[in-house]
Amino acid sequence: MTSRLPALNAWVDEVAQLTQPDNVYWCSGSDAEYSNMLKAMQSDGTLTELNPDRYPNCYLHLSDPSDVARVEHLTFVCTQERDDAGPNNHWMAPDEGHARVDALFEGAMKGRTLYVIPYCMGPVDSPFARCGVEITDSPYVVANMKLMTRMGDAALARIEHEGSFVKGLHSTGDLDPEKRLIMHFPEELTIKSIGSGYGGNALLGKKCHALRIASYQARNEGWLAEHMLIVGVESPEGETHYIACALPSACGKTNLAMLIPPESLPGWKIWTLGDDIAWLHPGEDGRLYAINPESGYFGVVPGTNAKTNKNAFDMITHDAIFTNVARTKDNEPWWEDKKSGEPSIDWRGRPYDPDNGPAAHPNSRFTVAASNNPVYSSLAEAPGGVPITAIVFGGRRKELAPLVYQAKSWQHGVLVGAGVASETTAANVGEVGVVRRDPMAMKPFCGYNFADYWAHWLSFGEKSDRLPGIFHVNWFRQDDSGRFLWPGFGENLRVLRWIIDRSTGAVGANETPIGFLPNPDDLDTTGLDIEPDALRALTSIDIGQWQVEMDTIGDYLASYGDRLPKALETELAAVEANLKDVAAKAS
Ligand code: OXD
Ligand code: MN
Repeated sequence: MTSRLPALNAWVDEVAQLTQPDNVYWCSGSDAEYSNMLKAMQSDGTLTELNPDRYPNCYLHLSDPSDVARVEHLTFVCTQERDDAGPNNHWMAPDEGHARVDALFEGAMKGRTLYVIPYCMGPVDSPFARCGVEITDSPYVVANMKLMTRMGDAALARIEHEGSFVKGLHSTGDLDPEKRLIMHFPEELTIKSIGSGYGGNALLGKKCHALRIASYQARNEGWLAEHMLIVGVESPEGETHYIACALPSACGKTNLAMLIPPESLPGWKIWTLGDDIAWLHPGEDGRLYAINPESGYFGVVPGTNAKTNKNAFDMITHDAIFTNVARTKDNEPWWEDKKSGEPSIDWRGRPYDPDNGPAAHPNSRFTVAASNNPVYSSLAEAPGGVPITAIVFGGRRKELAPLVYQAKSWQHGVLVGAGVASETTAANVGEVGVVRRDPMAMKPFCGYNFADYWAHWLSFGEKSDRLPGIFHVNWFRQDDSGRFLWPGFGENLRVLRWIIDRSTGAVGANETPIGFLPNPDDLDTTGLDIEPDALRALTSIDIGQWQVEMDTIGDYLASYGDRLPKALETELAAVEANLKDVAAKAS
């Protein structure tokens, strides 16, 4: 097969010449094709069927042990000008980038099939959707792309009609970490990734296209591509507000997106639109409208149980691909904190031995279609998206950051987002638990200079006075003995309610230099077992610690040099002056 688009056929030919596959296969996206991919992987031993009675249509893939997470140190943004990629990205000149990566692609698909995957990020009939074509030699990628994106014939028809698409070339190569590169060429709308089969490195529609390339497209076209879940919160009166929330990788976005309201808050309902990525477009009414470009989830497995996230726990009992979990002796998937069963074989295929570490890899994942989710919102398919009431930033911070606070304005909210910091997690190769700046939870994903990105964010405030309020949350505050102060999970609905009430003007707040905090009584704590001291700690700030934090944020922002928008410096100076005033009054 070929397409009706000469540019696409020519690119497939050019790639086939370089990589020399045995066959070329154009994906249609059919269910039969999906099962053929699963069969092919079962025959070559890269996929195992799990217990078909307890986990129907569920499969397990074990990665090469060196290939279990994103690799930020091997991820590059290749722009003509180094400063356009910014200090937030690893940079290589495009010519050098192509030369380095093409050398690795030479003959890489010998003995393999080259799969052509046309895909559409966003509902196929949405003006906000953007298309791409991924070429890969991995049936695992084809199967995962089927669950995660709208791929195949319908996407190809749109691509042929539009005549343009993002080019994504992927090969697992020989999985040698020394020959692994994840390259982005935003000016050419091109991605080249070799040497890894891991989700964020290999499912190119996700981080590479829908965040790095799309963030670049979004700046040129006047919208935002963000690392945000989208959730609908329906009140007992039937009113639904949509919230977009940016949290760093492996900080609970999937759990928040499909939260189960606690029994003590009857009548509340949650609807999931997306769990990882939001594309936000200004509407004619001045509000922001969000679509989720994906149509499936690639979620972290460990910690998922009937208590933390029953929706997710149920959703992954059928039609799922598991990657790097352990197995029980009955061939059921197993992971830490599953709260049932015992591991028998670990994620590396060895008999389980606690001396070898966790049975499931801490970044083990499930892939499922969004339709598996019992609370999937039908509006996730709406071409025009949903109006956003509030934008929420957050990080994983043991100390300092209160449970929730609201920025004083859009411009101040951009500073709050730019100042986000979080402890690192297993979603990226490297040390875990180290606090690092992760502005807007986009540190690994912004495809251009953060200074220009913040200027782009600020520009929305100049065009509309109907933008969502901006908030910051921290579910991860601990006391001196390392105990979490806030129960999290379903109880986070109490915080979402305060956010909605602030956005509609229904509740007051305690104004502090860093923003508006809830008065302890403003949070509905009916049925919640929390000590008054913990609630007080969660809803107050330490002025001295925040002075140090603002200094650190100031130093970080200054590292962006002259390109840093002046408005951000002004916002920072205002917060610093307020902190100083309060400190002076207290002394
Ligand atoms: C993810 C990530 O997989 O952020 O979503 O790493
Ligand atoms: Mn993510």
